Amino acid sequence: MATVTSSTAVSIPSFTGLKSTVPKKPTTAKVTTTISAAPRMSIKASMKNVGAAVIATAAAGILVGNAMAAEILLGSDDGGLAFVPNDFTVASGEEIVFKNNAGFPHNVVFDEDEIPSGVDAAGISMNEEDLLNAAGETYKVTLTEKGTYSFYCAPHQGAGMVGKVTVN
Ligand SMILES: [Cu+2]
Repeated sequence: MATVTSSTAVSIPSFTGLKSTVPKKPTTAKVTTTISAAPRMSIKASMKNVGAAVIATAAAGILVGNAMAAEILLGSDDGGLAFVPNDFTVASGEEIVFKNNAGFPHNVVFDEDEIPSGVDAAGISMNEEDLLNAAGETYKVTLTEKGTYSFYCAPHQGAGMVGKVTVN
């Protein structure tokens, strides 16, 4: 009698212990399965939701970073007087961020003779006299009219600091 009781008492907790680590145990009591599976599923479900939310946020961040802005450096890393890159393409409505990098002061002036007709050069350009003097300063512009635009840096146009952007 004593032997039977103790073996029963031992076997129940050992099954329960197994179940919590090994989910696929086919021959255990149905009642135990229902009780232990319910809380486990709800935890899994809530973790899944959190994971999905985090992934969605990250994806949105990537989209904003890649699709909504083009970054053009003013001055190459070795101090060269150039736009880097100096010939690029953006989508209509995509923001272009010109960022002071080296060899400044620089600015960004669109050539009124080399932009799509109907676009106001002054409206998309910096003033010829305005300059970006410090590293990291930016000039942002968004072009919506499709076509090819030429631009230059007023202080360094003679040194070849010119660029071209195609909007499509
Ligand atoms: Cu310049």
